[in-house]
Amino acid sequence: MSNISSFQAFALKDELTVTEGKGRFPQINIDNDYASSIISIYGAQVLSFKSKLKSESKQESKQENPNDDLLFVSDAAYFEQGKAIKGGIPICWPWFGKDESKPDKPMHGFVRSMLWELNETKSLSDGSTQVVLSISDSAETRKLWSHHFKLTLTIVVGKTLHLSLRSENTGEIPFEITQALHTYFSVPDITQVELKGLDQVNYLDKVTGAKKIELQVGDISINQEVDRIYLDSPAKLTLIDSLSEKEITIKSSGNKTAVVWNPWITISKNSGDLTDDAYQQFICVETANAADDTVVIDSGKSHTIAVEYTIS
Ligand code: TA6
Repeated sequence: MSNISSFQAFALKDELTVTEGKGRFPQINIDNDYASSIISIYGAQVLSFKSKLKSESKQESKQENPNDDLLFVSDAAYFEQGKAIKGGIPICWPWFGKDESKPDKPMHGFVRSMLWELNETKSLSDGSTQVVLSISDSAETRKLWSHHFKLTLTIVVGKTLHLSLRSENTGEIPFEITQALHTYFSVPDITQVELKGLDQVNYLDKVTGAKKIELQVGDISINQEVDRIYLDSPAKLTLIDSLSEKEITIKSSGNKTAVVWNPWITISKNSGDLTDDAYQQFICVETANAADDTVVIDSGKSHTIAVEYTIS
């Protein structure tokens, strides 16, 4: 896809390499004291985050469990130019979902299926590793969306995984976006997972397609297809996986919306980039600006959405 040698200047001794990954996409491999991680430069997509820290309550030492990934990537994912990679943390931008005013345009925008630029790699003083990637408008993007922009993703791999996505309007006129950090969390058994923090929060149900607002009562467990846009979601959500005794805290800013998705049986079977049983292995909990939570960015201004995942 691209000349891998052009990325070698970004390597950090004993901590970060850039290699050719699946589909010959360039990928960043991080290995520091706290975690290992893989980031695809295509889509600026974090594909893996494995913490080396064990919770003190489990009385375990600092040791990596190779199967213990925060993120799910489908075994049937496409690693093909022009297609989105199913899994990890896709960036949906500058629109979330299917834009009804642009029915012929790609679902979830276009930056998840383009090669980004690698701008910076850095060892931070606390031992974590920072990576900065960006994408700006080009003749190709302007065919799909006429605006001038710079989108910058800063990723910090350390005790936690932190992502911050800055949308900058480099043009002369304001533009409006919706967006999501569409995170696929890996779970050993979807029926053993509970998502806390959305009790009494209103949502739109994309499964029924109804425009009517529903009220979430209680915490969320998954035993059917779930595709919901939670409006006015709180800044902190907690995903509890009772099987692996793992708790993931999701702290976000710059957003009012959370999206929760699990495709369940039929969609898994009918999706070319999911295996039949994929629905058992992940839940998407997305930090978003979606539905009525649109963001208008004036010329020369920016908006930042951020999320931090803490595993305990
Ligand atoms: O965020 C949930 C959702 O919009 C679902 O409706 C589902 O289609 C999912 O995203 C995956 O979309 P994708 O285009 O990646 O297949």
